[in-house]
Amino acid sequence: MKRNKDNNLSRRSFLKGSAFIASSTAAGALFVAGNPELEAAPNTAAPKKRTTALAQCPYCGVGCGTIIQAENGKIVSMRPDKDHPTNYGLQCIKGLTAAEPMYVDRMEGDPYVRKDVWAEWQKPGHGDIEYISNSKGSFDEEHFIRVPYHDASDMVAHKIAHFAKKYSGNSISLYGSGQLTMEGQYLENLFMKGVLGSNTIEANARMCMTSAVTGYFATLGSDTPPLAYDDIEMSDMVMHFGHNARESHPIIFWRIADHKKKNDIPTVVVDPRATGTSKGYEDINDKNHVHVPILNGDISFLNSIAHVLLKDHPDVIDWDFLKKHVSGWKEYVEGVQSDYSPEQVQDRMGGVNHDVNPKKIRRVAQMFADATRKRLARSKGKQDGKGTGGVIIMWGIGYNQHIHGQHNVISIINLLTLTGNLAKPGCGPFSMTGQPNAMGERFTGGLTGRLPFNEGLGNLKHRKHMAKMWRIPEKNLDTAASSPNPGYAVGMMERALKDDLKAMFLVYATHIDLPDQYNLVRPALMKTFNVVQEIYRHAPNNLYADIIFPACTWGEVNGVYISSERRINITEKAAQGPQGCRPDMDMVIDKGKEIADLLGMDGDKIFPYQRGEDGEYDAEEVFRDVCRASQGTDADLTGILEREKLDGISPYEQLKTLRGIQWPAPNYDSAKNGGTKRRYMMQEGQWENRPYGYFRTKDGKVNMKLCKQDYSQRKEITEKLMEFGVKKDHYTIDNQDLIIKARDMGLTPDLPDEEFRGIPWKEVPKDKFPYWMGLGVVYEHFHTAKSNRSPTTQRLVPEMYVEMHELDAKDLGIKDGEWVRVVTRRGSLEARAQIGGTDSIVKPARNNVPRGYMFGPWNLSVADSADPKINKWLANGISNRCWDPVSGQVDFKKLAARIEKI
Ligand SMILES: Nc1nc2c(c(=O)[nH]1)N[C@H]1C(S)=C(S)[C@@H](COP(=O)(O)OP(=O)(O)OC[C@H]3O[C@@H](n4cnc5c(=O)[nH]c(N)nc54)[C@H](O)[C@@H]3O)O[C@H]1N2
Ligand SMILES: Nc1nc2c(c(=O)[nH]1)N[C@H]1C(S)=C(S)[C@@H](COP(=O)(O)OP(=O)(O)OC[C@H]3O[C@@H](n4cnc5c(=O)[nH]c(N)nc54)[C@H](O)[C@@H]3O)O[C@H]1N2
Ligand code: SF4
Ligand SMILES: [Mo]
Repeated sequence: MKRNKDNNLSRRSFLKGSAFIASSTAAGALFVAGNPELEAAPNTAAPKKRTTALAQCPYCGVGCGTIIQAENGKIVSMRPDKDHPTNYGLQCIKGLTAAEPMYVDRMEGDPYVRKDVWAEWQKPGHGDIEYISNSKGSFDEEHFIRVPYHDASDMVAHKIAHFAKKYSGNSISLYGSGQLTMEGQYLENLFMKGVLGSNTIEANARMCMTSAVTGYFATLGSDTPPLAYDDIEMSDMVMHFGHNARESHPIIFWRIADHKKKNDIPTVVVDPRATGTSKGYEDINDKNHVHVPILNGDISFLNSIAHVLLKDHPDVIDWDFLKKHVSGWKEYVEGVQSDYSPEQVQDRMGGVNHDVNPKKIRRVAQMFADATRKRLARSKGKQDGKGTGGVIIMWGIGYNQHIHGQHNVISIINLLTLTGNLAKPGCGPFSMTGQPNAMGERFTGGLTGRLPFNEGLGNLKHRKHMAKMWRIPEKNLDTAASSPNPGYAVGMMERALKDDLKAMFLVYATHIDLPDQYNLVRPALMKTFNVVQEIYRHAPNNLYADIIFPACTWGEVNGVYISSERRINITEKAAQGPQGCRPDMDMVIDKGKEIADLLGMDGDKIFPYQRGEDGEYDAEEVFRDVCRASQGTDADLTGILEREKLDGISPYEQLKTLRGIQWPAPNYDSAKNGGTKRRYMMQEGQWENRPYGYFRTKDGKVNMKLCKQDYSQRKEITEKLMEFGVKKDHYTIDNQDLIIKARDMGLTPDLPDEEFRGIPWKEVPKDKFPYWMGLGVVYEHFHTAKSNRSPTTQRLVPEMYVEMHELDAKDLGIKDGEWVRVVTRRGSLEARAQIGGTDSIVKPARNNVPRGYMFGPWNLSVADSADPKINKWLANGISNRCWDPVSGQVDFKKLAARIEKI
């Protein structure tokens, strides 16, 4: 059956090299040309029709409220929303300039299909239906033909249905995104698991948040950050682990810094680099700020703090809480007491970049104890005995991204639980989400083994419930549940290399953000039939696409995003997308319907959504569907529907006027009051009749688990980890025992040849990699696509750089501003040397790395050009693919590298 519902099909439209491409073809070009479309937009002479729309910022997981301003149907600028409780009228440079990349290098018109793929499909009987293109690796115009949407979509549907029937649903994969609207994410999961019966659905959240997710599950029984941003201002101390908040979550950094300034709270930054975050707190008050420069030793450090508290500050141990609400605490207490004294930790972990000296550990423990005492003092005389305040531990992706990322997270929750800094306002664990809607991806279960609303695919009862709500046969979810996807995102790529995957959908996420590009990801993408939804003509995904569907983006679609504090924010459509572009959500529905039909189901029944006047599906209808399906779960949103029924206010209107609702919102009152601010403080009683301290684990208690670190076999184990990406036909999914062992001992994926430090770069043997190299984010850029196309942010930080300690640079014979090659066992990249931190002439000169450690931003990976013939800055050309055996997260921050002068 061929579906042909709307036909406003455009003619072939050809987007010639844009300002972005023209300006950046030469590697290292410092000059960024203007944006002609943008400059044309605010023409004061033209009659203006100005409209505004309310949205969550499209960038980081802070989720600032922003007002999109459009003129004559085009998005022209952003205004911070002064009424939004997250940012109160402030935004950072990225949010403020979010209009700039809207129309640069955009695709429009019909989908692009590889010429050879289309030619094969045109043959009698559609030729070889499994045919994939052999012109991959290039996005040159000559390889593509423009084909009307419905014809292109029809071809995709037939090929995918064929693969599903002949091989299995699980031979089809989807790599999705924490930047897509929640409605789109929900339907993608429905499509993959419900229609295809595939368990191979992964997302960029796998590189970002899953250690937090699996850490929360293991301890609290639910992927629920228990706090709200308002807890910041109630806290007596804030610690950051692997979190450069000043660059990555600026508004949250500003809120904490403001609180420090006003109330003089102590702060601790645990990070190998002396980051701008750490320096910012130091500038406010260096007497109560501590920087702990740890590389990989976080678990030992946290266990050691617990050791010191038990010994020297027993008054802050919450024995009552432990006895009533916690299991596993006895083993934890015994373990940290016997093996984690500051001296034992120093002996085991000491050395370069593991500066966990006993004095510093005791100082931080003292600060921690004092802050906890403040909360205890406030609890005196209180009826429920629970004061507010205490310690918040925030962590970022430098903490999740470890092969022991889940153990890292558990170790934070252990320490907070031991001291009762949990389940009270003003204290607790706070994972800062990376992407604007990574929380949506988690909420809708768009990952291997997950279903929506914090439930596992293994849960038969919930499978039955979701099958009913998704209007699909139960057996499809049973099939998905029994389908293996070992190794998550990395495993997905390894399976492609082993011919175990036939097709891949890439939606709003780029392959270049996955590790080991040259030995893993790019060879894998050569082997699968790839369906790409994209907005930019020169996006790296297009290099490997068999077919490209031009998409509408943020500001051009309706939907919701969920921020780090569980706040569901509206993101309204402010302008129509370019001609021929379609919302990602609509494309899920279209392909879902057609493929469901081809597989013998009723597509119209599964996706009963109607198109509105603009020819697009109504996202709010999907949102209502999500709320209905959430009934009775940990993430119940049915209060929003109750309120619609009683007060006649639509769900999106509720989200708009309240400036977001924090999930869950299980009943009318809760929805009306903006949802659930905090968890585990009797809020569960609202809809489940649960007492204080009820956690969603099997025994209803916090499950503590001692996580360990042991470097005694570090060299021999790490040597084996370093074979991935180097040894041929060697896969992580076949070596899980090794990875589990590395996780249990708290190791790194690489280990530098430290004995080759201190000599000029030319004298370092070619097979030696003496330095640590890490890859993270820089303030001015958000990921690798939009801000790279924004003239303002591109001008501020235009080129790839590598932060280097001045003494290491001197040893190597490299001067500030010189171009170097960073080489690992798996590949290399080029970057400008930024030496001596804030003293460097190379922008942005913000952080100081310790000796032996170097750092560069992955944000500028394709800012020179996405074209492989030109591209020299590709960060993941050098990374190691090893992943945490539970969370699937990869460590991008502990690579062994050699530096060469260019
Ligand atoms: N400007 C900007 N902001 C962003 C983004 C962006 O692209 N640009 N992206 C968003 C996304 S998706 C994410 S995930 C976040 C990421 O933002 P952050 O969470 O701040 O992550 P990173 O910069 O990746 O790493 C944070 C820090 O971890 C440190 N680190 C490295 N190894 C270790 C270690 O072993 N232990 C400890 N304790 N620290 C270590 C690094 O030195 C680094 O300073 O930012 C979000 N916000
Ligand atoms: N080396 C290294 N690698 C990392 C990390 C690291 O620290 N170091 N961090 C990891 C982390 S934390 C994350 S979150 C990931 C991020 O990885 P991604 O989220 O995959 O990165 P982006 O660069 O945002 O890629 C988004 C893609 O979607 C396209 N796009 C933009 N808007 C739209 C739209 O509306 N619709 C569609 N269909 N497409 C659109 C963009 O052009 C771009 O190709 O990277 C990970 N990779
Ligand atoms: S990037 Fe993050 S901090 Fe900056 S404006 Fe957007 S949401 Fe706010
Ligand atoms: Mo992220």
